[in-house]
Amino acid sequence: MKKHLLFLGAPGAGKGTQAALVSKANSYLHLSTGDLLRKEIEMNSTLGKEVKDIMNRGELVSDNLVLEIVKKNLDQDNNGWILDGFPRNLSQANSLNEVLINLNQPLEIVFYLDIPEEVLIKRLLLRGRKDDNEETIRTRLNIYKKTTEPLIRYFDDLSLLNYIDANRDPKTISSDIKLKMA
Ligand code: B4P
Repeated sequence: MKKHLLFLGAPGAGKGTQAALVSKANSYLHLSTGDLLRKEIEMNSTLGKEVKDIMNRGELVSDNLVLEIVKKNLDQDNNGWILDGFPRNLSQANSLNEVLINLNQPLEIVFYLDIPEEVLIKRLLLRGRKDDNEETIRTRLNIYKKTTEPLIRYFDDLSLLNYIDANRDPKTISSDIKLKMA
């Protein structure tokens, strides 16, 4: 059974939804950089104040800030972990590689949640989070295409990529992921 997982996909592809299911079923650490950053905003911490406007515009938070959060959390004892929403660009992917070499916990599988753009937009508008309005969604999708999509090739070249059709109901997707983790 794979213990070190990563979920990759456009905003709204369902990374958070699927990562939460796998985490619950296996008691793995669920490390969502988006959730961790939103918590900082809720607490009104110095970091939260720094990232609030950036996130509300749908832009990416600086690599250094995100990397600090990831390192702090991956260091904890765990049965396994799931990275959700990190890395989001090649620089973050290289930093992750160094962190994992130091921890001696290599990444075992990457699930790429693939979904048509019109479905994403509908899902995000329905969710209605603060950064789920049409303008911000457009910014997030443009950034995703430019900076995050190249990671599909990056992980495919490392023979870690597993394609998941994310335009199905959450339970079916989850069963598919479970089979591929075995
Ligand atoms: P994230 O929190 O990562 O959020 P996301 O990509 O928008 O959503 P996700 O793919 O997890 O979709 P979800 O399961 O919720 O990012 C938010 C912001 O944080 C970024 O814009 C950026 O500013 C910042 N950030 C985060 N990580 C960063 C990093 N590494 N570097 C820099 N900045 C970073 O699903 C979406 C909706 O669809 C939900 O309502 C869900 O219920 C629904 N849904 C899910 N699966 C479904 C299914 N199968 N069928 C129907 N509906 C489904």
